Amino acid sequence: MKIVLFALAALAPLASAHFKLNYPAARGFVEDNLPQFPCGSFDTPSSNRTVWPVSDGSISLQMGHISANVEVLIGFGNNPGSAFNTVLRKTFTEQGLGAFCMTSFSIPEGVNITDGTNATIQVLTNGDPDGGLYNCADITFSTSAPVPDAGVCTNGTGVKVVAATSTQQPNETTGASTSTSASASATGSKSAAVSALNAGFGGLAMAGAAALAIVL
Ligand SMILES: [Cu+2]
Repeated sequence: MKIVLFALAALAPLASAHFKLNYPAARGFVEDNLPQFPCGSFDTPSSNRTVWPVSDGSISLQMGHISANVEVLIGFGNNPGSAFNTVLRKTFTEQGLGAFCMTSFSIPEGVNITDGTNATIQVLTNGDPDGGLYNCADITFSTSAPVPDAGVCTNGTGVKVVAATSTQQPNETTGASTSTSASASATGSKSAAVSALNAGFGGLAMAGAAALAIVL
């Protein structure tokens, strides 16, 4: 029985390794709640906003999957709710574990940003093996935003960006959707993705226990 418990414990880090939004500061972080749209269970804006540049902004993540599809969205205003309707960076694939720094963010043409405009950034990745995971950060735009300290936005060894393997958003699992409404599709496909994720891990753990039980 000891061996079975050890095997299950070994699987646990795999299931819980997701991603973390470090800069700008996330509203909060509860790893098990990351699948909860739109902000990983943190539904209300933080009172402590990061002052973020109007141009050439950066976003720092900590990556817990060997590979992840990543998309960055933004909702404008003091409390966008779930209306993350503007794409800041379209879906791409990141590879490697650890620190991951995204740079050169600029606001899309036609969006009117001034000093003091509030907004919320939503970072969306896929799960294990797929399904949406969400982290949000509340910001205030400023043309005089400080450059983040050295070491805040870095890349771990072997961390790299490759072209997206799919045109789907990270939380979509099936179909060839070309939806431009991130929030709508995110809501619709999330629960199916999460149950697929849970089924996958449950199955894996049971298979492992069964195999060991036969050995014992
Ligand atoms: Cu994970």
